[in-house]
Amino acid sequence: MIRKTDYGYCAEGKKAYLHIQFFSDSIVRFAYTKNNILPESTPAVIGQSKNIEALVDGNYIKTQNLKIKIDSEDLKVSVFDSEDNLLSRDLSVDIDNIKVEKELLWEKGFYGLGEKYGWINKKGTQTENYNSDVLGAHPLHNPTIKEYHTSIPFYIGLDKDKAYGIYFDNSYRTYFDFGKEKDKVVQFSADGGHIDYYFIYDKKVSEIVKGYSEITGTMPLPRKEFLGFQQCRWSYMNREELMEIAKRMRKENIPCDVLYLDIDYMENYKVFTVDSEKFNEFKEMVKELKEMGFKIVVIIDPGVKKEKGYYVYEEGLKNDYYIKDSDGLVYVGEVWPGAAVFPDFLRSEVRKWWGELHKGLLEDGVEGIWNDMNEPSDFSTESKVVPEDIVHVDDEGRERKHAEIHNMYGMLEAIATYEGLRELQPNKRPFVLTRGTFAGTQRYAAHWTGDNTSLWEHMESSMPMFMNLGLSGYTFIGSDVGGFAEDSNGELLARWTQLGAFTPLFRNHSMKGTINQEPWCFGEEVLDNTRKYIKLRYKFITYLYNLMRESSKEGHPVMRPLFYHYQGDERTYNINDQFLFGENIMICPIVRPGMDARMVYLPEGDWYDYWTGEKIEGGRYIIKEAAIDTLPIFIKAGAIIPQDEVVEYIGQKENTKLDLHYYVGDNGEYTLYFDDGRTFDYEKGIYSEIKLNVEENDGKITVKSEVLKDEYKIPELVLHIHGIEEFKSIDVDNGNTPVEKGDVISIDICKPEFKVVIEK
Ligand code: MIG
Repeated sequence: MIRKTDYGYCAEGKKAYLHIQFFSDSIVRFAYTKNNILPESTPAVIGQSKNIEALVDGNYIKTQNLKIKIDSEDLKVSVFDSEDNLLSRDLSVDIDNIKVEKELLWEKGFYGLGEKYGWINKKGTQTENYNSDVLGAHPLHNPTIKEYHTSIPFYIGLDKDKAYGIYFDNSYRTYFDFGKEKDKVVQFSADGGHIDYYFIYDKKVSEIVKGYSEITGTMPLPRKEFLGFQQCRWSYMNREELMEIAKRMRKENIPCDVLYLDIDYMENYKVFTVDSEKFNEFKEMVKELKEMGFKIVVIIDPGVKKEKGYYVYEEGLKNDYYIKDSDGLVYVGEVWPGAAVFPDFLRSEVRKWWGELHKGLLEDGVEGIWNDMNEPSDFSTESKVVPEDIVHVDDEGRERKHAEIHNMYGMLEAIATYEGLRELQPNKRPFVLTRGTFAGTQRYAAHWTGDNTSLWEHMESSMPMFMNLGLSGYTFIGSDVGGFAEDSNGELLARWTQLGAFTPLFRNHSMKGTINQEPWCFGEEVLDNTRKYIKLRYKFITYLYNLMRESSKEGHPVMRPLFYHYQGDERTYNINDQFLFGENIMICPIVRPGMDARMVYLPEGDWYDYWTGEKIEGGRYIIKEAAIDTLPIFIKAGAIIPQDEVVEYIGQKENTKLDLHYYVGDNGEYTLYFDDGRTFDYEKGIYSEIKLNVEENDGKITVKSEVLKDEYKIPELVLHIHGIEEFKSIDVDNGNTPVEKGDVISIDICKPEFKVVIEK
């Protein structure tokens, strides 16, 4: 009853068909339909199914890594690994109600689902996906709210020696339950569309995330400058105010790369206009800021003001580009400009038009676009988003209800923006920041977690949110540092800046009507503390950029839960307030007022305190003192960590020298990547890569290096060696030199120079 088809396999049950496609030996798609046609995927999916040699044997279909049993009547599936261990078993498949129930078997934790408040482990909870303007609809973000700005219908089931991911490729409102309603039952369902999901199996959770990225894509390598500190506010109201902020940053010696213009830069909130009274000689201002090292990002909302004579509105109307109500009339909602219409980003023609509208802003020197309100938010409805019965029209001319498109609307706008910028500036990596996202949006835009509040609780809950976003394929993420709504305060800002310094998107942002919260707003001590951590961020730019490179290739997030690398340690499954920043750095922020110490869980192995250099044995909890100017940071023994010279903005100086720090321990392996940080030349192979191996054995250090690629200039490298009691000698690419502490040795490894410093 399982037959081969041109796309894969098909099983015919009593009432339905189950279409099966393999994306690897461990990734399989299960799609159910009532007819004999493979359903269409959402735009989230870019992976291609592969012609895997599967063996059909009665009710079984086997690959190298999976054995799948299909119930011939109701098409329930059970999945086993190659050793016959049960990985997943359906209890019911309800095609009419688009609902699957699976047995909760061995999973100790459930993770993923993008941006959700609450603890990291979702076992025992329920949630839903429906993109929402959260603060528009609720007084405050909190864990009882299920709908956030993001819909990523992907979750991971975890145990020590196995894990799987399920990506439910459905853009309607979706529901997930991890053993809450019924003990021992995991359920997922949708309001429309098909049961169409991908099962991704591996022993290692990191491989699940990689597998998910093979289906939905990875983040493109971002412009390095956007890894710098970013300052925003709703709003810097005019040219004078913005220039003040810029000058003050430099005066106070606070590194900063990006400044934002929120909605008030526009003329009456009309997108693609600039208020020339408040921002006179806009282009010249942007140029002046650029000379000071600042990149300007402006906000663009999807709501287009309904106003006769306004060129954007008129063009869209003339070309029939807006979504309509069920009577076929252009839908008019309400957002910042008052009555507003919404582009139908589902159509490529509309996306192209929208992309081209950015031309003027780019000509003015604007360097990035911030897409807000794209759930899409609508003040005129009770739900605060556009109603479900609104109609879109796709490229084939088919009408599609907003209920289906809603969760993807923000992503479709981000595609329009990203592709528009690429088209207009083909050899410059676009920077797009979006609030509304769907699975796969990582391919186009960075994401911030919307309108948090200046509360310690919100800083704390940003961490599990980041880790779950990371597990859901999202790497370029951050939240409003200092908190958006309500007044921030000095201590909160200081601590939040410490955390923000280790989030890929590092942006301080606050709401209209609240007190200002730029680093200098709370006195000298807070200024010193925030400056210290913004500067620290700039020391880690190369390290972070290397992680971004890794993520762009393999999907591994920058911010990782501890179990990403310590899956065998169950204690890590519920750690919410510590995270790994790449494999070898652990960040343990202070998230309570008045605290000057905290408990830290050090996973097995040796760790170094970043500040004191002290070596600490892991596999246990420790208490770490952390006065207001201290963020606890631990480095894994064996790590090689680059540290940059601190600059006012990225690219201010040419990097001629790079310090590398080796913390003695095993696995001293690191691959350094260099390119121009701005263009797509790296896609043509214009980059360099050096692989370093450093080992220590009884006082003897061995350094090995391999230049994997040498097409972009490599700075002078200086390797500092930490944490060794007694030095005897050093072996570099097979030459042996006796050394003592304090020695500096030059080694001929790569151009222009490689030096080793034995730290005292
Ligand atoms: O209705 O543009 O999340 O970052 O400052 C609020 C004004 C609209 C919401 C965004 C926030 C931004 C604000 N926007």
